[in-house]
Amino acid sequence: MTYFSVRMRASTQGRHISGAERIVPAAHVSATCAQLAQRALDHPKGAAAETHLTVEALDPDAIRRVDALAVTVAECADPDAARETIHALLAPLTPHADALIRETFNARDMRGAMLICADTGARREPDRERGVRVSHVDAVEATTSSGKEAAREALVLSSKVVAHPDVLAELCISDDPDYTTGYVALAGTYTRIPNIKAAGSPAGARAFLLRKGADINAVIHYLEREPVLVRVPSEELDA
Ligand code: WAQ
Ligand code: MG
Repeated sequence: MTYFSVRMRASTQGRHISGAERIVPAAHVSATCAQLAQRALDHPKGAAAETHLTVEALDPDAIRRVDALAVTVAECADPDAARETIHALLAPLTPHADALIRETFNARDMRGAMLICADTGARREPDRERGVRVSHVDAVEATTSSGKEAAREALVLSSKVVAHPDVLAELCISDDPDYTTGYVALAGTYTRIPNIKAAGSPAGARAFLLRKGADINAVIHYLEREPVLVRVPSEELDA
């Protein structure tokens, strides 16, 4: 079967509003474009003034399949408890966990993610304002939207991200002011973190923690260009 990468990015006067990455069969391309165009108009950050859609045929032999991470929830009553939980998860991987957490909470309106070296704590993405945008990823046999869309898309994205051997972990905070559940992905597990920020907070970003000696260009090529379909068990995130 021929698959297509369908990508959407939307902005208002240069400010990133929304983006989405899908991989769908030909028969779903037009409906997917319509859905993503509408999403850019309905975004909680405001209706996007400018939306770009890109449709690109993929080489079927290049598509890799990986299993979704296992999902767990760390009950956190408030953002302070959430920070402690994040720190406990990341500290075994890097002495720079605090800096990573601080930078992720301070970033605004990036289209992509920060790349942070576990060994030095240094930022490694070529464009700090934009970050590195993960693309060419979707669930195997992705269906149309369900109520849990944000969480499901995040699970799919992070399953691609941490499947790369040079990516040790991911920290994510939604930029939707009222979406207050974030996550940490590492070692085969996606840990949901409720109350990661206060409702109404404009914080929102992603950081990928890279192994010492990682080939940065190869990691970026994988994240941006190499197509991955993620096998998501149907009951995942429905609980
Ligand atoms: N690649 C890299 N970074 C991205 C991408 C991408 N494809 N999409 C978003 N980001 C970055 C960017 O900096 C955004 O500002 C930030 O992440 C947040 O993006 O289990 O909705 O789309 O319930 O707001 C978490 C779900 C949802 C947790 C996260 O992120 C759960 C979410 P958003
Ligand atoms: Mg968002």
